[in-house]
Amino acid sequence: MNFDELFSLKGKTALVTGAAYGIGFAIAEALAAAGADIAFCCRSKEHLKKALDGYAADGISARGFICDVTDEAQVAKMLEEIGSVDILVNNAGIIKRIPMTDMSAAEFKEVIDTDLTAPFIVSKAVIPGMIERGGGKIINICSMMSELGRETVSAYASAKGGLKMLTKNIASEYGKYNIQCNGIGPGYIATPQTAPLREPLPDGSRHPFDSFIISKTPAGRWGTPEDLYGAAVFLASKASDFVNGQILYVDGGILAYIGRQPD
Ligand code: NAP
Ligand code: GCO
Repeated sequence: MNFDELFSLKGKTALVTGAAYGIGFAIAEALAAAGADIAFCCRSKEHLKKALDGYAADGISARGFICDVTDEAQVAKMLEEIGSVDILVNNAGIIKRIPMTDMSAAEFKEVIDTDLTAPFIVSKAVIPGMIERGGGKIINICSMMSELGRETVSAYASAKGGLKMLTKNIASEYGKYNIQCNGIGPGYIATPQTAPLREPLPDGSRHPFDSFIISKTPAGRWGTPEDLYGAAVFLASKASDFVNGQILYVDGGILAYIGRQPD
């Protein structure tokens, strides 16, 4: 057994959607460190430029594209420019924290379009090429909300629960072509998406949600994007060739824990 070969991504092209910063950026760093060539996309030109500078500072020559993954035509154009994709990470995502009865159907749909329909759009576009080349890896970035609900995140939880099932369905439908489709379910990770939940209150005290998450997490802390390095490389590499349709929760133990008893 050659350990390096098991995890090596040399000669592979990885597309990470929404990898200008946050979790996507860290996953792209990890895949690059394992040898993959990186392509990524985001919507904003400013984010794209900053990200390219960030990758260059890491010594990674990533190819960056402006592409809104909810738009099939933009996705097709980007994929034409990239060429073949061996590893797809459906990471781009948004959240809207609005009580369900105050949320408009348009707001609900925008979250579903980004967090569920876009992974469908990008996956269906890369799968035929993967079949032609004898296989591929698809990693969908799921969530605690693939399993749990909470106030204000009805659209997000619906999308991430759906993404878990899209993952299992891609595995079921295309596993025979040596395509492995798995999910990573990050716990609460410190990124711009969760920044409003960690902002200190005007009196300088800790945001109640911040304290709540720390008490709910056996690890006793928020995760960092770097906590996802290992799971991403595993699910992108040969090491996971017989793992299909699974969601690997990287959550510091949240889903295993009933919660702290009252003092
Ligand atoms: P983030 O900090 O908000 O970053 C989101 C990234 O996606 C940015 O690069 C953004 O760039 C891009 N993006 C958003 N919509 C896009 C679209 N339609 N097309 C292309 N790119 C798009 O989010 P994050 O916290 O890193 O989260 C990344 C993924 O992990 C999301 O799917 C999120 O739901 C999931 N997740 C996050 C956490 C957490 O605690 N942070 C936990 C579990 C799961 P532009 O704005 O330039 O497009
Ligand atoms: C929220 C958060 C979460 C996280 C993450 C948890 O408001 O509850 O934003 O949904 O981002 O997806 O895994």
